[in-house]
Amino acid sequence: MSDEQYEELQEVEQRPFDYGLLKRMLRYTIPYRKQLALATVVIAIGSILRLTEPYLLRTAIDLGITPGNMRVVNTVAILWLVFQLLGAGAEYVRIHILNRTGQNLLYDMRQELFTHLQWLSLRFYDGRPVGRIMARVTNDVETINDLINSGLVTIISQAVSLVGIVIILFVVNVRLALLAMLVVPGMAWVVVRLRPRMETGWRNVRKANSNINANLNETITGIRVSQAFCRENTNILSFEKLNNNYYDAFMGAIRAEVLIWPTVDVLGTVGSALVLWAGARMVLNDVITVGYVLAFTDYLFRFWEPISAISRVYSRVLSAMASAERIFEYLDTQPEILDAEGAQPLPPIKGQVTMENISFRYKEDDRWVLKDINFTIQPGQTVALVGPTGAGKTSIINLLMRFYDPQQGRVLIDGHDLAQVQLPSVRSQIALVLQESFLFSGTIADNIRYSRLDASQEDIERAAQAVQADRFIMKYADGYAHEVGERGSNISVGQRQLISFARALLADPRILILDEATSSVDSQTERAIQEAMHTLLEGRTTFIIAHRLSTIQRADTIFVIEDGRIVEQGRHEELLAMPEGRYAHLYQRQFASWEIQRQVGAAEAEGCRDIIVE
Ligand code: DCP
Ligand code: MG
Repeated sequence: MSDEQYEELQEVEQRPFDYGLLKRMLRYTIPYRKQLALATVVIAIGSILRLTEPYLLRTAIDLGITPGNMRVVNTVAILWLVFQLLGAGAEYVRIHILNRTGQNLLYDMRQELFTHLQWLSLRFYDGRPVGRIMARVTNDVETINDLINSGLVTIISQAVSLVGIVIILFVVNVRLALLAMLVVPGMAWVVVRLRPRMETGWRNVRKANSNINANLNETITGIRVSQAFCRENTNILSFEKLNNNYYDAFMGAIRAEVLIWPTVDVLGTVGSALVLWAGARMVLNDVITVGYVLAFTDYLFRFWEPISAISRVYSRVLSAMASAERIFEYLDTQPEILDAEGAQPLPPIKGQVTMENISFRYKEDDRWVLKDINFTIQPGQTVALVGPTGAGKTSIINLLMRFYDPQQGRVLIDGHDLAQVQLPSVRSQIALVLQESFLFSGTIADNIRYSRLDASQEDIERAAQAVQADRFIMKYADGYAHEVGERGSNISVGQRQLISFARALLADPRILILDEATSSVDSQTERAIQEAMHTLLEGRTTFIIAHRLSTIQRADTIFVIEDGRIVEQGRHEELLAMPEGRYAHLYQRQFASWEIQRQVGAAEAEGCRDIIVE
């Protein structure tokens, strides 16, 4: 991927402030409003308690230490201790409540999002990177929690502090307060100008980092291909570029950051120095006591903190808005395939399948993928779909499974329109074996049981025996309890296919759909698969997207699909007999040569290679 492509994959990190979005986010807090109200009170109490510290200090100095009154000092010490303990208690309650509420909120949101994703139609998943969908369920949800958790604390505690401090400053001494405010414009400049620059800098760092991750993901997943084509050096160079970008982004962020804190320090020191100087003169003139001046400078130091903290929170609010918008975009996407009003369950079927004037395309303004498809298949028949790649074979299957609805025409099973019956009642009577058998992490038994959760161990073993999968399963010491790994990576492609067959057989469907694997397996597995298919097909209506000549020859009907149309149909011999027929052509070009290859492969395996070569 080029840099530009990485850039394109970036999602917006911040949004302009949007009141509607905020309201919708806050709706998730409604179930927890009591806890949040309690947290707010506790946070405010904590802030107020902290504000008493400088005042206690001035009391100890002016009324205790200076006049030499030990009783005042003792009282202040005890009060100090009590307030600190109360503050710690408030902190304890706050952490407890907010974390629990935050986790509950996260739980709700994650669960809602996952549930929604499970039901979304395939069209939604077409062309959406998996990584991005995952990021929404994890990172974006986390961002919102972060806002509610630490953002809320900052806003409440700092707002209370800010208001409290300003009032105290002016109550203590108006002239000193006005003097201190002289440096406020400077601080405002830091907050309004420098801070955003620093934040942009850190945002660039995060982008550079996610580019590195994306590159790592791609290169490591594809390492086999990279090494096979000697792309190591090219990969190293492009990684170096990303690595450099990260370095530059980081140093850029630091350049902004390194300006901020010294400036804040200098301004703060200037303010305090002014106040100390003026305060000292007032002390000498007996206008004010030493304790007040010390308390005043203490308050002043605390004054800068909320200003910068609140600006920090604001940028967090904007990030959370971007996250919320992404999450809501998913939640607002409705599943396309929904049960019609008053849909009834499909009764147990015999397996007659009809397609009536079907025209279909994946996207509204794309070209038609299927054009005027018509056929009826009687129960128990086997149909082989053949045709060039991209012809529309899988698309026919997609309509039969009702993964998509056609724009025109109807799909009928036993005379019931698919669009008018309940979706689960249709899919539960059809079994699908994909071209790339997909196994889930877990044991072999778990994977076979996937199609019927209430199946017993005997049922599972019977299914595996019927498709001859037990032969390789029994070779494992742990047999059916053998772990297949993520996507079944611990076992071979052919073995994965046999397990998918067992899975389909266990479901005992009336209609079976097989997307045959093109990859050739060894001749022994090939034979096992052939026999397995024979068992599988018996008494069921079967659609096979076929690549093996043997499968095709055995089919009751062959549909030759080209460019979205059924251009020929009939039995193998009938179609071959048609002069200039598409099937005859296809047969000459593909299957005949494949068949020879297969026989050569089988012969090689049996050690008679020389004979063939002769
Ligand atoms: N198509 C699409 N969007 C999808 C899937 C497919 O636009 N989500 C397009 C690509 C093809 C056409 O539809 O041009 C037909 O695709 P099929 O998957 O139905 O093609 P086949 O199954 O016949 O091809 P193959 O033998 O390669 O599997
Ligand atoms: Mg296909």
